[in-house]
Amino acid sequence: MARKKIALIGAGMIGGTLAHLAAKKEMGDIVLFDIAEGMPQGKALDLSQCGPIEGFDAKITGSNDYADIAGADVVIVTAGVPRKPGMSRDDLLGINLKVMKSVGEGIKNNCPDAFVICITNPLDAMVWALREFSGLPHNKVVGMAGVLDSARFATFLAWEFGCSVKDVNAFVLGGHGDTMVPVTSYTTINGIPVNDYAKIKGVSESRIDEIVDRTRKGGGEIVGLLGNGSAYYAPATSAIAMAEAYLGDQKRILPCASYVEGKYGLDGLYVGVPTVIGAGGTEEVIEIELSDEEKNNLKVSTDAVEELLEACKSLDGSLA
Ligand code: A3D
Repeated sequence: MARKKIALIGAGMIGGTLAHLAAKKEMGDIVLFDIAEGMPQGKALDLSQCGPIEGFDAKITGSNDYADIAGADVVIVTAGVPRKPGMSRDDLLGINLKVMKSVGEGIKNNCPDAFVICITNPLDAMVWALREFSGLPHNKVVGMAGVLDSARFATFLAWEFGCSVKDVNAFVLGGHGDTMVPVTSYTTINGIPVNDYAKIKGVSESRIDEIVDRTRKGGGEIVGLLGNGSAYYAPATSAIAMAEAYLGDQKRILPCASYVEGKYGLDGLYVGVPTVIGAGGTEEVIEIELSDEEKNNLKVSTDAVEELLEACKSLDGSLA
């Protein structure tokens, strides 16, 4: 069987980390694509030289030519610019929307059968726009956010309880941003509902609320500490888990920014929901029972996503 091909569009901090992880796991041959000349080629060369030491066998190439992503099985998109001081959310939206247009066309023309995972922010709007521009089926284009947000929630809970992160199954829904919805009712410590476990361990409700709040602001906390740039290790690890679920037809249920039509009372937008990922891409969106408060929180979150989509449509008439 031919080796799988993984195309990484954007060879920056997350792109480079994705390449390293994918190579270590021998997921396939890797193409690092970027508009910056020399940089993806340099990273590819550097990463290739890890092979003899780590013992992985993967061909890693850098490119500035979309033709080199031809036939990719998986495409992970991190292309774009981060928000800089003084830049409004709309400024960022405008710039990254244009990036999604060129990336979408590159995918459509070179690897229309790929499973595409978008990471570029603002996530829920960019994955929607990328799908529109690429014209791929909705089940083959997905956004990465919930796996990361849930991992942040799980990490903070494990620290609080002094338990292993392996035993925490945390759950975050909604858009990627301050309005995301960490769902405590579906969060367990090895099957024990988190609120029950908090009582056992003498952890107050307000402490759990603080952890929920820290999760919501988890990206910003890292931006503040780094001083330049945003998180990249855990975002890359999260997208790799999604790619592995697709390539291995694992049928994992992962919180992803998936296209929702009908479920959760939503119609035609991408937002974080539990999703089955297998060989068919995003095979099913799972609709879970939510409390009234969780429903309200999800509504606030999806309203924020809708607003971004309207902004995209007014910035690019072809999306209207
Ligand atoms: P960075 O290191 O700046 O890499 C972005 C790369 O995109 C750079 O190398 C650019 O040269 C390249 N690029 C810009 N325009 C284009 C284009 N038109 N075509 C191809 N490449 C282009 O950023 P990063 O890797 O740290 O982050 C990438 C994106 O992920 C940003 O938008 C972040 O905001 C986002 N991000 C999302 C999450 C989520 O959880 C959703 C988490 C962390 C970062």
